[in-house]
Amino acid sequence: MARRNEEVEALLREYADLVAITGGDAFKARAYEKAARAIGGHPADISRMDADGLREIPNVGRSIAEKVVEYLRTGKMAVVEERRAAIPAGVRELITIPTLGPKKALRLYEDLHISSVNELAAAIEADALADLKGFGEKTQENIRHGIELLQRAGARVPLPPALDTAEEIVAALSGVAGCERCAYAGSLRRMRETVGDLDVLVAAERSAPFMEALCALPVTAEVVARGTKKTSVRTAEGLQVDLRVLPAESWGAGMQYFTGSKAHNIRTRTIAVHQGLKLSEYGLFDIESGESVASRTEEEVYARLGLPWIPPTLREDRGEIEAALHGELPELVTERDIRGDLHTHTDLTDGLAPLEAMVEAAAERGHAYYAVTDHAPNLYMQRMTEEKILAQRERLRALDGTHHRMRLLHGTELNIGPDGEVDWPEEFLAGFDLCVASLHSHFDQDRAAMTGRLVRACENPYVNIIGHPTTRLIGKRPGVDADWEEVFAACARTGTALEVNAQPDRLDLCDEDILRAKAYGVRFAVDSDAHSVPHLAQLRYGVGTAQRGWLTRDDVINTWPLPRLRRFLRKSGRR
Ligand code: DGT
Ligand code: CA
Ligand code: CA
Ligand code: ZN
Repeated sequence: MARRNEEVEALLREYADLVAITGGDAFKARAYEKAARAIGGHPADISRMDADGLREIPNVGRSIAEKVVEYLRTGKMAVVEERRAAIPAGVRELITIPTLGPKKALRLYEDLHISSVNELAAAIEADALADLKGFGEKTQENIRHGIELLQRAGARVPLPPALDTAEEIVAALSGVAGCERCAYAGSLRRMRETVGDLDVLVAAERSAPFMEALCALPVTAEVVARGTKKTSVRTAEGLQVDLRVLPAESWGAGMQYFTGSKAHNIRTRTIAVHQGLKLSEYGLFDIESGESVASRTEEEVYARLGLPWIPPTLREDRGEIEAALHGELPELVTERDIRGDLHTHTDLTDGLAPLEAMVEAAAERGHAYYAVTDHAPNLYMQRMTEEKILAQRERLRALDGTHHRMRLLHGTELNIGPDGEVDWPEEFLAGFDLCVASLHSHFDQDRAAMTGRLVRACENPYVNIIGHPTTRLIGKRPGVDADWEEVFAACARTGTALEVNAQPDRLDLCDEDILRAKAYGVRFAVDSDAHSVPHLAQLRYGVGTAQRGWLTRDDVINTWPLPRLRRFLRKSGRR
């Protein structure tokens, strides 16, 4: 999926909303809405299109095409900037409430200065809407229900913006005078695939300067609650940040408590109770004497409970306590262990950067080897041919070893057809160093057909890695239905690795599936599936997910030295 298309889709949608809220004509808002959808779903990357090219996309007229060109050139769309300045971000959030339209949202903002869903909920609670025309009993009930729906859907945030925001806040607060420690905890530290809110901790004697600093940060759009122990703010994107300041001697206990998960903490607290101890965010206390017995570091707290330090990515009560008690915690794979990326694209298909740029950037990242795996012909819109991919192979061989001695592997991302067949005959596949094979169509086959299809792909002697195995898109598309136990068994039997695709909206396989597959002895490849140079850095999300799936270096083929990897890639049955 082309990134620019997505950005422009989001921007045009926002503009449509802003037009509707500010009372612009409904026809115009709809026109932008339709253009947004067309560009988002357009198969070709718009990033290098001019206005004429854009106008060939259905529902994109001259005026919209010009605005898109403006955005592609400057990174901004002036009309959107103008309307944004007039309407707080929270008002746009209001119209995401099912049953609340733009007209009502504007009225709430103009008459009652309500500019967020929380403020609206509070206003209804306080019966502040009673005198507002058009907001009778029934309407209020509908809105209340709409807010519930919205909150149940859970405005969880994907990892990248959560990490960026957390790192920015930690950097800023670390610079405030009196800061002894600062870090983020919560689900982000555990690298959950989405994050409900950020939990930031500071160790310091006085809390006020940090609460003040947080409220004054550029990322802070709204102060939700301010206190001496805890302050909560919200960013313009609607991400809530909870800041807690605690004394330095409680740092370890605080980090342990606020890292969670709740399920993990229930286990640690129970262990404490059995030893006559009480565990809180301030420390581990002797129940009888009330004296603190451990609190300064997490290691100390776990040690006093009779446990080794447990990596945050394991703290989900999925067996880590038992493993820790038996001294059997896995030595988790880290980003430093990754020696190469085995699934990446170039502008020969839907990537944004040319081969040379991708190779250079990968070498700069310190990779020892790197595979280029552009799309195969059956993904028709990519227009791949044998000639094109062979020409790429020649260029790639010429580049091999030229950047920091990084070795290059020539691969392709095959399409697993409806019956498990893949692109190209075996003689041609034999010319690749490795093949990724992925589902790109026919997602709604029934379970038996899908299972057979995936098993057949595994049995292909040239298929080394199943790319983004379930094809789920987090919060948007569920994974395909298959008998995964059977697929995992087939992977283990045939020497086919399963991918942990690091794209933050995929993270596919997910942590729980990884755990199940690992039990079958399956190997994994943690890949960026990069379509541009910046995407190469997304590996960290894949590594986080791999850790949550308990993977060690030995489980992950792209941590292995190249000779071992090459042996794995030579599956049995190959000619
Ligand atoms: P999130 O924000 O929904 O992505 O998930 P978390 O895990 O960050 O949850 P959050 O922000 O509600 O709380 C942060 C951590 O604080 C949580 O993982 C464990 C701890 N915590 C919060 N409330 C409780 C509680 O009632 N009991 C226990 N044992 N721990 C709690
Ligand atoms: Ca949280
Ligand atoms: Ca929280
Ligand atoms: Zn790919």
